[in-house]
Amino acid sequence: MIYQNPIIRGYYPDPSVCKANGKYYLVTSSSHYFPGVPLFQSEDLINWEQIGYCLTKKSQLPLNNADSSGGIFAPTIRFNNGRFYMVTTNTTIGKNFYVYTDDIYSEWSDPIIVNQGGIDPSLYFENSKTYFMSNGEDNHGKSAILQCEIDINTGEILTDAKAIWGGTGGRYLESPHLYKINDYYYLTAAEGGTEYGHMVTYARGKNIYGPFTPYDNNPVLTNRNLGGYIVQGVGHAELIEDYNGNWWLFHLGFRQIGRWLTYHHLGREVFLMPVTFDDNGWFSVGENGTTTQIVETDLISKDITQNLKKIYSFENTDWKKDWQFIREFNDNNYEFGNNSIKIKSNSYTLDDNKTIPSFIGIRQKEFDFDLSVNIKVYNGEAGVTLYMDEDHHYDLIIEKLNNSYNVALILNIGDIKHTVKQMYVGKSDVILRIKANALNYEFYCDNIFMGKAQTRYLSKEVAGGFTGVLIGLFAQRGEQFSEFTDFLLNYDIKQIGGDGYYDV
Ligand code: 6LW
Repeated sequence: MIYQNPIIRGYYPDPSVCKANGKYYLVTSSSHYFPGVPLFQSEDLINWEQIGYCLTKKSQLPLNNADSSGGIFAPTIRFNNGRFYMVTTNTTIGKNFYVYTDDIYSEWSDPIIVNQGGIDPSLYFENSKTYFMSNGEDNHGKSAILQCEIDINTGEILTDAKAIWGGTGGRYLESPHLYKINDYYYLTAAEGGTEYGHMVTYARGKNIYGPFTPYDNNPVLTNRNLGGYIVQGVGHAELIEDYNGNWWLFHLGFRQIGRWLTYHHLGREVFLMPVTFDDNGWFSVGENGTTTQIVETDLISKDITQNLKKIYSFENTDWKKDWQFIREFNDNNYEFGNNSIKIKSNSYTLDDNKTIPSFIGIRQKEFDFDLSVNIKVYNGEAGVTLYMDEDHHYDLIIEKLNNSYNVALILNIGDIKHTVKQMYVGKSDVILRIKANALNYEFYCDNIFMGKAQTRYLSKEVAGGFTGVLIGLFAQRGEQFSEFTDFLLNYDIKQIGGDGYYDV
């Protein structure tokens, strides 16, 4: 069968996967968005359905004053003795913690703190012992993966942390995971940083605390040498054996906006490549240690087809799964309908950092889309935004000013706030529309062209951080509800050439 990477599209970084109950479960990081840690399930590794979030209560996910791209970093999900565990870092409180559940379709526990530092924590279970690892430094201040034993019932650290591997010398050694395969312990990691130099490395050893011998051909996966290729930044991987005994590597990557345009605004997404073990027990990835957008494999039945969802509406999305809030969900500010939502403005605006604007967003999953939404404003302003962070967002708004109504396109790029066009409309409700491709967004009000803006100025390369663009609905100023109806988002999923290059 043939599938197209990424297999989970849009800002879903740092994937971790486990298998249980005949299914596969996957989690990703979620930064300062609420709820936290999106949770997916699949039966075929290719098609994934979001079943909720791991962190759905403020007691699990305090994001007060979290910076954009702060909050929740990389998670790990594991299944042991009938219980699911998800361990991660809340960088806003500077703590590693885990939650657990015995029913993955219901709520997870309150957080259990593990007082070991670093980020990208992972868990490994063996012989009724639990091992906790994260990135850090050895006794000489050199980057290393640190591992200790913990009491999984309390999070108490039972042994001193030991530096078990220092990687292969790449910067930013992170994302450790440990696996026991036949007679060896395999330790995977990310190096190079989560940008264009990203890579996956690994080593193996006979003892759980090492020594670990690095794979001769590290990095086992990287696209850093593929100039001009759409898929870049691959790294932060999770190795898994499927129910048919085949091995796979889930990992993050991103799609740059053009062959020679090294910008990405959709965020880091979930990619999948097949893994092969040689006769000596060393594994390699794909054809040549790179991630391709098109993957042809006989390891998955040709009866399975990849179903990439193209149309999103209020009616075919789930408020509790597909949509997220900035830092917190204040239920006084939202009224949900089947084909509508009312959003009440508060004193915060999209330009504020560390606050809780009245905003609900869904990830932009493809370069090319056509969006329309009907907005009725009663006071203040409301609109649709392409939101990267408080300093990088494009807003198409309708505002009530002195009993008249205007529509405006406002671009926020770093220190620049620019009104491209402001138009008197003389009514309180309009149909706002955005058309997008890899390079540009075009904005319309009732089919009147309001202007365009380049995607690159919402990219991670310009804005920094760890997120991706969310298509957001918001209300601000005015302290009153605005009404959004008939949200219709149509994606055009480009079929790229066999060489995987992407011409806009
Ligand atoms: C994640 C870490 C990383 O925890 O980014 O740059 C962090 N590398 O692996 C947030 O996604």
